This record gives sequence, C-alpha cells and structure tokens, in this order.
Amino acid sequence: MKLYGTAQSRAFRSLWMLEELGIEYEHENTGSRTDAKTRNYLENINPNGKIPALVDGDLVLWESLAINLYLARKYDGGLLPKSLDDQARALQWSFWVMTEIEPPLIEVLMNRRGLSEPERDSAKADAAETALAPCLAVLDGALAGKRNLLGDDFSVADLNVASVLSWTLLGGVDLSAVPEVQRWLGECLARPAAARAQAL
Ligand SMILES: N[C@@H](CCC(=O)N[C@@H](CS)C(=O)NCC(=O)O)C(=O)O
Repeated sequence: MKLYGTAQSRAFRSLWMLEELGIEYEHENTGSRTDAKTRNYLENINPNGKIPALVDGDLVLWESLAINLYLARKYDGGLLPKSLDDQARALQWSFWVMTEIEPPLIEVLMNRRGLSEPERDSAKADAAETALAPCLAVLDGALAGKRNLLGDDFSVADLNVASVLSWTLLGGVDLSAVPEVQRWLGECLARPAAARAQAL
C-alpha cells in the first residue's frame, strides 16, 4: 500500500488515518506543484494532478476523505461505526465538511497565510470566517453532550471532520463561540496518530 502526498497538504488527512490503523504502508512524499503533475502520476495515479492518492493492490483511489472511508472499512481499526445508521452519519459529516466548511476555510487560509503578502485580502478572510460561523455552530450543537460526533467512540467521522478543521488553527479562526468544537478538535488533534502524521 502506498500513499502519495506530503503531510503539509490534504494528504495529512489520509496519513493520519493510516497511522490510526497501524498498518504498514509506504509514504511517497509527493508535492503538489511538480511531482503530482508528471506524466506518470497523471496517467497512473491521479488524473487530477492532486494529492493525496492511495494505491492498494489494484485499487488506485483519490479524494482524501474517500480514501479514509475506504481504509476504515477495509482495515478494522475500530474507526468504522458499527451500525448502518452511524456509517451513514459518517458519510453525511464527510460530505458536509468538504462542501460546507472547506471552501470558506480555504478562503480564510489563503488570505491569511497561503497567498503572498501583497495578494492577501484581510476583508475576504474576515468575510469567509463570518460565513463559517453558522456551520461551526451546527457542529457545536452536534457535539453537545457527546465526547465525539457519533457518541463516545472516536470514528472516521471525527477524523474526517477534524482533519479538515485543523486548518482553523493555521488560519487563526476564532473558535471561542463554539466551545464544544474547540474541546473536541483539541482532543482529536492530540491523538498520537495525528501527531505522527503531522511530523511525517
Ligand atoms: N478534494 C481533494 C483536493 C486535493 C487537493 O486539492 N490537493 C492539493 C494539495 S492540498 C493539490 O494537490 N493541489 C495541486 C493543484 O491544485 O494543482 C482531496 O481532498 O483529496
């Protein structure tokens, strides 16, 4: 099994999952700008020219959170919820974080850190942070009275949502209005597997 993508990218999400599962894998430290644009990578790994990508036997898979859902299902590390209802909720939260949270969060991150200083627009970053607030409030409500998203146990739902939300720390998003999110995100990112993935 091989995972393509540097940990300083969305590949962190899948590296975190692999580290949680404790399975053997090869890490190809592919960067997004050049390595993911080679003819070989485009033809054989990911035609989108993006990272991460996973090769597991005959399966070549891209999209970070899809990779994680696959890994949780294939390798029993206890991260796939047991019931069909909770598996559906894991899908729901994964699609939600990609569609509702990631776009405004990228806007914050790019305009506070990613772009060169002259290109950054603090008004755009602030507007995107404002747009995030109702979504974060939804997450805060879902976490109230629960240790994790689907109950007591940490699952792929938590990993997928927290790995995207880890960018709130990089982007300086104020989480003080959503204390449950702050608590839960801190606990998720303090897991040894997350720290190992970050250090890769
Ligand atoms: N939705 C994809 C996005 C992948 C993605 O955009 N990865 C970035 C690195 S964080 C990339 O490879 N960018 C290269 C490019 O856009 O040319 C996923 O979550 O896997």
